[in-house]
Amino acid sequence: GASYEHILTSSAKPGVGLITLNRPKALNALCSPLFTELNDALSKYDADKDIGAIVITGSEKAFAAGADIKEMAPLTFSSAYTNNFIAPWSHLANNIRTPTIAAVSGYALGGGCELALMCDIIYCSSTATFGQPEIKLGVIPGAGGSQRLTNAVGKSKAMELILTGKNFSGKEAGEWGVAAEIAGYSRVATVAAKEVVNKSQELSLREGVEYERRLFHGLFGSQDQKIGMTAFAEKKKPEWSHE
Ligand code: CO8
Repeated sequence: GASYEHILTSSAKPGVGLITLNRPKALNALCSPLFTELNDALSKYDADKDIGAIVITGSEKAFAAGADIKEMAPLTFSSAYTNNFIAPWSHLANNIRTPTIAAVSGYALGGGCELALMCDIIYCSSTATFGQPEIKLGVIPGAGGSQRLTNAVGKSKAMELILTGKNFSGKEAGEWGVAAEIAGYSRVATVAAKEVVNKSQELSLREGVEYERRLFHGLFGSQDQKIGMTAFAEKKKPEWSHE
């Protein structure tokens, strides 16, 4: 892949873009230059028609131990506010249309936990340790943790985790097969599926169901709808055109 300083990129399996956070001396702490590289790599994979799923991972010890505390320590309110500190992190959640998977081992703390939560799916090893420890640093989550963790685990549990800063373990999983499986389906359908599931977080049930129906109608304009349904009727495996 392209040469970056703080991340590695490779296409591990056909159709799967793998991004490995690679700042081992700081347990993959998410400094601004790392995020610039991450956003660049995400945009490139998202624009690549051969990539059907993107996996973000770290090392065995740390997915990411948070935003870079040493970089943040001298920040002032006015510079954080004026420069909209942390805002570029939203690129993954707001603009990337390809399905994304966080593969987490070791620490996923603070911004690391928030980065995982921005992905569509989180898979973790038995050592995965999540937490929003910002309260211990005299601040609060700043990259969506208070919203996405609450959506993921419910208000009561999220309140407890954010107010105490205590770590929690990830479920045992590590099923890497999912990325390749997603990548094996029609890109038109996976992009649409991601879009409608995300709409459930913002629209009322009625609006969401209508939105889903419209996109569903739209898929009858794709070649892959014909390919998928004809293959079923002919008892064959579909060969997706991604059109
Ligand atoms: N930032 C900068 N450096 C870090 C970070 C970090 N988040 N985490 C670890 N490092 C560095 C350490 O300073 C150390 O560097 P050095 O060798 O130069 O001393 C190196 O990585 C190794 O770390 P440790 O020696 O501490 O390793 P341990 O195995 O003993 O401990 C821990 C691992 C428990 C993960 C520990 O490193 C730790 O507690 N790290 C901080 C975790 C944390 O608090 N994360 C949340 C950060 S805040 C955040 O993410 C907020 C996001 C949005 C904020 C918006 C604000 C406006």
